[in-house]
Order: sequence, then C-alpha cells, then structure tokens
Amino acid sequence: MYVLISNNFLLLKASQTALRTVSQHARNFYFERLKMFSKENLINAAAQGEKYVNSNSFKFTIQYGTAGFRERAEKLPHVLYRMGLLAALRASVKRAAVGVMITASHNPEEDNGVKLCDPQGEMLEPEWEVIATEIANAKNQTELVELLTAVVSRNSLEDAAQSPFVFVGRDTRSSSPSLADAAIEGAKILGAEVKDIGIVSTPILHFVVASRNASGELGKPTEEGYFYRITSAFERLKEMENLPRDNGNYKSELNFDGANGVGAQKMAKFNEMLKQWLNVTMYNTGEGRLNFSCGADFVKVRQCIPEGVKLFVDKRGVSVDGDADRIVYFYTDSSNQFHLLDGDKIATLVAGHLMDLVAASKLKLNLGLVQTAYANGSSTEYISKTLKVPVACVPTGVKHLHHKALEFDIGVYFEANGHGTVIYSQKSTNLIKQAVEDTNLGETENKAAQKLLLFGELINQTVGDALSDLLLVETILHAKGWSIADWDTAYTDLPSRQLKVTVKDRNVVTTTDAERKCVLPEKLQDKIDATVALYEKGRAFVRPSGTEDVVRVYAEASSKSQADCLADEVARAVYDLAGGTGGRP
Ligand code: 16G
Ligand code: MG
Repeated sequence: MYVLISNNFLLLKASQTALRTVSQHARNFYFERLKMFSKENLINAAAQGEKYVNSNSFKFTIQYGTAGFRERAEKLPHVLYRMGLLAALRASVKRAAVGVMITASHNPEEDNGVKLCDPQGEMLEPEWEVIATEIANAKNQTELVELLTAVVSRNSLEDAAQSPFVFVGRDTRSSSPSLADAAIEGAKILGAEVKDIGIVSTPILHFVVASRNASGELGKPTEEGYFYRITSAFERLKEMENLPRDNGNYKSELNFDGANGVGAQKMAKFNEMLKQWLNVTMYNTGEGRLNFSCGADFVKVRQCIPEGVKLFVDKRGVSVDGDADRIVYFYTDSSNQFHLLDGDKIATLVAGHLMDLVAASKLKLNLGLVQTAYANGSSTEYISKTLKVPVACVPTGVKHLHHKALEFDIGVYFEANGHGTVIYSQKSTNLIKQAVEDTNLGETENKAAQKLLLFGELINQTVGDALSDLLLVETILHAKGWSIADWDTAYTDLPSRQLKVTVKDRNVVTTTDAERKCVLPEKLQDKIDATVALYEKGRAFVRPSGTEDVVRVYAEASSKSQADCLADEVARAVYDLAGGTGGRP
C-alpha cells in the first residue's frame, strides 16, 4: 500500500513537472513566434544574407517583370535569399501558403529567375511586385531592414503568431538547386515552414499552392495529387466518350518536344499513366541544352520543327517550354509546308468545344475568351464571327489575362505564344455540379454537364499548364475524330512578323488600349497609323518588353512579304522616334 501511494505520489510529481515543462515550451514557442518579425530578427536576417552578396550584386538594378525576376544565374543568389524573406512575409499577410518558383522559363540555360505565387495559385499581386523590386535592390543591410520593417508594420505583422508556409519548386537548370537553397534559407530565417517540392513545372508549383489552401477541394497538395487529379479526369472523359483509341482522323501517335527541360520529365509520367490512350514519342528529354533549338518559344518564333524531332506528314508535333507552362502544336503537310497551331488555335478549339457543351447542357453560363494584341487577326475574327464567343483584349502577361477571364462564368484565355488555361467561376462549378446530380435532367443535358465538370478537373485552372493543356487538346481532338490538319482548317492565320528594337530607355515607350496604341513618344502612333494604312489587312503595334531591355514590334498583313515590310518600317519609326541605339533596322 505504502509503495502504491508513494508511486502515485511520484507519478503526480512527475506529471506536474512534465506539465510545467510543456507550458514552459509553449511559452518559449509563443515568444519565439513573436520574435519572428521582430526588429532583432529582421536585422539578423539581413546579416545572414550578406554571404549571398558580392561586389557585383548592386551594379545593376533588377526589376520584378512580367514573370518575376530574370537574370544571369550568377547575379541572383542574394535576390533569391531576399525573395525567401519576402515569401515568408507574404504568407503571413495572406495567412495562407504561398510559393516560390525558380526558373527562367524559355530563356537560355545560363539564365535563371524567380517568381512568387499567391495563395490561389495566381501571380503575385502587382503592389507586391514593387516591394519585391525594392527589397531585391536594397543596397545594404540597413536599407534592407528598413524595407522589411516597413512591410511588417504596414501589415501589422509584429505579433504574427502563426508560422508562414512556403512551397519552393525549381526547374532543371544547373543553377536552380543552390538558388532554391538560398530562398529556403531566407524563408526559414523568418520562421517559415518550408516545403521543398524539388524539380517541378511552374504549373505544378501553382497547383500545389492552390491545393494546400483549398482545404482538400483540389485533392492532395503534392505532385502526386496533381497527377492523380488530371489523369483521373482524363480517363473518366475517355470512358464517357467510349470511343476507340484511334477515332476517325484522330490517331493516338504524338511527337513531344520537351525543350530538354522539366516538361519532358513530367510528360514521361503522364505517358506511363496514360499509355492506354496515348502513344507518345519523346524528343529533347534532357539529352541536349535547355531550350536550345527546341521548345515552344523556338518553334513559335522560328516557325520550324524543333531540332531532333522526326515528323511524318500530317502527324502531330507538340512543343512545351523550359518550365512547361507554354505549349504549341505543329505539323508538316504533304508539300513539306510547316504549320504552327499556337495559343490562338488552342484557344479557339477549346472555346468552341466548351461552348458546345454549355449549349448541350442548357446551363446559362456565359463563356468568353481573352487574348492579347499578339493574337492573330484571323483568330479574333473567327472567334467573334464564327464561334460567336465574346472576345476581350488585355495587355501582355498572364496576370492580365487571368484577371479578365475571372469576369466570365467560363473564361478561356490564351496568349499566342501558347500560355493559357480556362477558369470556371465558383457559380459555374456549383451550377454544373447541381446539373450533374439533377436526376430530372435529360440524358444529353446531364452528360454534357458531367463532361463540363470533368474538363474543369482536367484543366489546371490556377495557371497556363502545357501538359494539362496537351491532354485537353488531345481529348477534344479525339472526341471530334480530328487530325491536326482538320483542326488547322478552322481559319488561316494572317502572316505576321515580330521584331525587337534596342533603344536607350525602353520606358520612353508607353501604350494604352491593351498595348494596341502607343501614347509616347509623341508622333510614333501617327507614323504607325500612316504606315499600316498602306498595307492590305495591315495591323501593327509596339510595346516595351517586360522581360528584355528592348521595344517589341508586331506586324501582320495579307502576305508574308507585306508583313515583313510593315514590321521593318515600324521598327525604323521606333528607332527614329524612341531613341534607337546600334544600327538602324
Ligand atoms: C512572360 C509572361 C508571358 C508573356 C511574356 C512577354 C507570365 C507568366 N509570363 O514570359 O505571359 O507573354 O512575358 O514577354 O506572365 P515580353 O514582355 O518580353 O514580350
Ligand atoms: Mg514558361
């Protein structure tokens, strides 16, 4: 008895001590958390980042452009560390997970870059792009601490008590692992919980971030969750169609150019999972240089078959870019003529198909398409006059397209360069789900609603995704029994030409009307108008690039030679009126 009492007593004592230790821990933990964004910790964070700074770090100003920071990789370590810090702050402000993606997309292997991804998988808010630029360019520790402190106080983060959550992903560039480490260190030093998801496409990173913040609605917030969601929707759509693997003019063979980047790795996974339906021959899977003579940007700009790809007449070829967020299709016909099916052609195929499903479902959903000034004039005419789908035009850059697409119940957006996706509003998703469950609905209406729902899962709605778009296009072509040439007959592109002009300061060129009209320098637009008027079906515009230090020129006209001449003339006008440097074009 005595032993028992004494044992109980000892146990009681022990548990009291344990409790005290636990509460002590909790208190320490709480105070630790309070220190997350304390002045002391910000000073410490700035000091720790010094190892990433070298004598060249501030010889240039780096700007958070259309798609984040892009530079030669060796200039980026301190920028990445600081973006890690910023990501921690951003996640705290949004009280949700955010993402950091390390990539320079279609640019050369030697370049790299970083973009931040907001909680729903969207691009970083423009106001924070400015903050990001200031923080990246802070010349010394004091300046950096001041800028960080300003973010903390503006957003009342002094007492932030919850660890921010940051995902970090990277492309296949050799500089990416060390840059990822710098970002991870930056985020952790400000108390973030970091999940390094390794080599992923940009759209996978966006999906994972959105998924983690969507409380299970998008499935697991992992790469596996991404593959599972997309392949399941693909297979269920195939089951519903109940068609043979080759249907009419549609053949399952596909020639895939991976740009020697991450797209090849992830496509190999889809290929394995979907081999019952697709017969993919892979090229440029990593054996050559990233984006070199291959990839979506190369094919779009050069209008030719990427290196290494063997293409038989009328067979489908497809290229993605270095981080797999852009896609273009192509083929050669029996007279060896090359045909490009770019973002505009994908947009029309997708919008047309979804329109048909909306009509068949009898749901009252308005579908619209968003393009930029780069969209070929023929595509815009076809969409508005033949498909009778409303078209909107916005400035270049995914964030503008995405934002506009949100105004429709179903918004389809694509840039001609192959970046695009479809977004369903919450209202559409709800209406479609209701229709799927409505047992009183006719079979045709119900099936159309089921397909709409599955398309919404097949599509990566967070951002343009080359591989999800590929499966979307393949599903539609298969259902229609179309070859790539059938698809191509919808409309014929007007010949176009793009040029770039180097000027002293590209910011002297400003535009309006979704970049279709030039405001400054004065007289430049008058000159463009007068020139365009001389060309049949002529159209041209100029805009400062958001990713390179150049002014871009776009021209289209009824023939190739006319488009080339028009582009040349406009380029000369830019050179003369906007302070051209180097030789006159
Ligand atoms: C970036 C944009 C792309 C745009 C391109 C224009 C994102 C994710 N990417 O790559 O949408 O077409 O910039 O480049 O927004 P430019 O301003 O140099 O012509
Ligand atoms: Mg890209």
